[in-house]
Amino acid sequence: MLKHLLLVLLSLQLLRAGAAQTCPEQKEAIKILRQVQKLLADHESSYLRELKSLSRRLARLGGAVSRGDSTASSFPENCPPLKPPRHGRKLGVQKTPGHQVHFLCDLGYQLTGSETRTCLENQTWSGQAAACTATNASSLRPAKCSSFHSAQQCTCDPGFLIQPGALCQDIDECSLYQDKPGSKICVHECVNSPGSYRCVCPRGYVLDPVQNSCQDIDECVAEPSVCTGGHICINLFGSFVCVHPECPKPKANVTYIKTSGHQCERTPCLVGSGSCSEAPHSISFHYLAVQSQLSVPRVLFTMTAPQSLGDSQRFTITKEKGARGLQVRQAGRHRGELVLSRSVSGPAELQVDVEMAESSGQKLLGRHIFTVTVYVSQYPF
Ligand SMILES: [Ca+2]
Repeated sequence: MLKHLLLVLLSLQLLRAGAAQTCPEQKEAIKILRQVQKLLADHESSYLRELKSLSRRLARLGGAVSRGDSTASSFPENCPPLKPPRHGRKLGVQKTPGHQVHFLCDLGYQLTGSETRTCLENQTWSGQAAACTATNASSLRPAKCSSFHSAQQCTCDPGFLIQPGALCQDIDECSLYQDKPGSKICVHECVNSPGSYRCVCPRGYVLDPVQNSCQDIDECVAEPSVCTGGHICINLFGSFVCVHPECPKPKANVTYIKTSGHQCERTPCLVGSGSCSEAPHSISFHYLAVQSQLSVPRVLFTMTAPQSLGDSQRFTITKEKGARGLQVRQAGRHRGELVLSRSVSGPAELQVDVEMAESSGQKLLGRHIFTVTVYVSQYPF
């Protein structure tokens, strides 16, 4: 509204100035004023529509309340969520009646269906589902021909094949190579174009034109940070995650304090408190990003004691969540390794708690917990 008011003021200013100006400038000022009038009219009708919709919904809510209808709490009624089209984007998140969402397609794709859809009073969307289809640019063009001694010779530009009738047919490299196993020319998606083709990467990646591969974008280097409220940014392949490791809540006489963003230490135990001295000394949090379908076996993480007190350390998995394929193995007296033993298809999140028990002879000196979260990306790159 403020924007429109400013526009009106600006146009009035222009009109005032226009009074003393030349004819073309006056015409320009009148044109701007008309545009502003149209904007205001659009705004007014949209405002009235929303007001009417709100009043109808209030009336419905009033009726439902007086009937004692418990479903009235579902006010306001929303339209079902709409997904962005494949190879495109959706702008707008509101799903209440009167609101609109818009659809855009990536480069090389054309929108079919409705570009704009409005959430209607009956909680359905206006228009047709939006879809993005590859632009079918002209694949046939005339050949370059020359005559010599009444013999005609025709040639085509690179990327085209000569056809009868002095025509050049585009070679569809994507269907020729990309769709066949063992001859992929793009790591993700191939888009054919007249005389050539290009590789397209999914969101979260940028195309490396030299290698024709998709490189992950490190969102965590952005300023200001993409994570707020003291959360730590972890860059993943194709995305990122904001984490906030929490120490265990105080229980009986065991309390932990955070000694760094990724580490909790147990506070000293009271004399004679057996349960406290048996609790882990430290808990550290580790976040690993891996690609989908990694070749296995693969060492993901190595664990060593912060300061080795005892003769040996023993490593065991004490807790796991969706972590099939993660194993721990001893890699020396003071070292343990977390190994991925089974290839995992992403997107997936695996979590394990690995306990490291330090002992001297038969005596247990202390326990440390490594909480490891493995984020498996959607793609193998
Ligand atoms: Ca990333």
